[in-house]
Amino acid sequence: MARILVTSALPYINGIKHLGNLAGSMLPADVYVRFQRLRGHEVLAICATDEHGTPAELAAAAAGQDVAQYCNEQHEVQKALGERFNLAWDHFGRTSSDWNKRLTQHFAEMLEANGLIAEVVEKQVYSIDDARFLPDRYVEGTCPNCGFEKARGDQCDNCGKLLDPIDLIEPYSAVSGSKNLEVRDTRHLQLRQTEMEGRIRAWVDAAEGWPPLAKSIAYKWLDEGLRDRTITRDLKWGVPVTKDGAPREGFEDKVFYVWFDAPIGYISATAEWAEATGNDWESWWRTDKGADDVSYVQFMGKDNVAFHTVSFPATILGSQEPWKTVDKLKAFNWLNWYGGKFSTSSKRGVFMDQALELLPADYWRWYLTAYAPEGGDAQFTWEHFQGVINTDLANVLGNFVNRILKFAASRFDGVIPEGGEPGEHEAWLAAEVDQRLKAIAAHYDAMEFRKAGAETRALWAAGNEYLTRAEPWSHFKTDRDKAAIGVRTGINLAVLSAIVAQPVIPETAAKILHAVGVPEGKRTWPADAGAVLLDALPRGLEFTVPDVLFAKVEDEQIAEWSERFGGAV
Ligand code: B3M
Ligand code: ZN
Repeated sequence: MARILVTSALPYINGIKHLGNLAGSMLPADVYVRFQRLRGHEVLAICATDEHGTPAELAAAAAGQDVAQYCNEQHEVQKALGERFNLAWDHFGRTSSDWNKRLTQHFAEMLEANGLIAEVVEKQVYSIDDARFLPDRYVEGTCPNCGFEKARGDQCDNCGKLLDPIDLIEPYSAVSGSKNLEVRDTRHLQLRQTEMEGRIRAWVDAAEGWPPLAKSIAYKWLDEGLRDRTITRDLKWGVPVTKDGAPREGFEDKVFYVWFDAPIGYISATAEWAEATGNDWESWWRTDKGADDVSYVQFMGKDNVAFHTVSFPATILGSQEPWKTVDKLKAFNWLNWYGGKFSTSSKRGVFMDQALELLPADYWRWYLTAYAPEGGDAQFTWEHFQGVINTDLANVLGNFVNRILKFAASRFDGVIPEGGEPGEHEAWLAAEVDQRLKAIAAHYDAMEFRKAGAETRALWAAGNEYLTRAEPWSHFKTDRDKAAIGVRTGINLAVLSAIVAQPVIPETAAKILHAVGVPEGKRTWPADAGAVLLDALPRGLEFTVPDVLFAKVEDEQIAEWSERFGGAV
């Protein structure tokens, strides 16, 4: 059995995440984790809130709260929402933890010891009215790349380009709106990525498990040529800058840049987990302590790829310590909202808490996974969502499971019937299902969620097709054995349908498996589909019929939700 470490990009602490955030890293990471666990692998799933930097400070200020207090509260909010969406992390940590502080300072000191840190004087935007420097998101203005008028100092939300605040056209303070800005000198630490270009390129060249999107973004950065990167900021909230374990002179009012400490959060959250559970974190992260047999898989949106394929590796490789680096990196495109983007700052789209007010988690989990923004950007519309739920979940899966269980309950007294021998319909089904099952597993292994979703739907559809062929209801009066084999196979197929559905719709799958009495230990990924079809459930076993598994989404609901959340840009 393999040991697999899975991390999702760490959601910023600045408010509840929207469905685009969920679809682009946390949810597919969870689906992958659940699949690999079903296959019997040892999986460690780690996530955390990303609590430093200007997003945290600005959001706290907007909420009128002290930033530490704000982070405490928002961490709990995000953690609880993750649980309600059934995101099965082993640990959901925080980058503001002591572990992350210690490890961040450790990495910086190792980089310095290896000659990769330079102290430099930099030009930064200073706000005279606010009496402070305005790093990153503290300054907004027009994007020099695409002309978008509300670009943030660190990155343009419209074209995705990473920016330097001093490049913005017509900049203004995000704190006060003041345009009374000037550029002042300030001392900072730079990570000398230019020194590391060769090593990073060699490492990317050697990477085998990265789907094309991740690799092409990494090469784009490398081909443009790496730049030395400032890893400190003029801010109060964050990891303090140290030298030899003591506050670094001249850096008392500065902290590390959020993108320097955040990925280190993957390691520190693992350490927090280990400390809380009596496990060993180094066997997951240190290749000299057993992590060389770990397969490390990362999930993220495409705007995070550069940080994970260039910047974070620069930190890790530059330390010259034997840390584990990523093996497979899965990146997602955007899920768009009516021609624009979901947006936290302008509250556009549906957010995780709101989604659960409308429908249970499984409805969203299915839609967002089976129609993930994978090959290109995807478009959320209420009509598309309605069509998918009503077809895939209500008509295909729900209808099949209820149809067979209801019939069996009324005609065979709620027990799995004896009698009958498998014939041509069962042989057709076994071949069909065997092929689908293999395809689903292969797609999950390749982290192709849309394809896995399509095959899963096809397997469910084979259930309805089988019932149409076997017609146990028409044989019931004339040939009870023939009806019995149809019913037995049908119910076993419902079991199989639920087993393969577990990664995506765990609550509904558990409902089905519970109704037909499949014990926890027998819900693992089947090695042999044919055997499951014939013998998943013992003859004579009692079962119950679950309530309607999926309610159809009605036109009135769609009208109401479109009205509530807006549609047009
Ligand atoms: N918080 C950005 C984002 O949510 C950032 C990811 C950090 S991963 C270490 O898009
Ligand atoms: Zn732009």
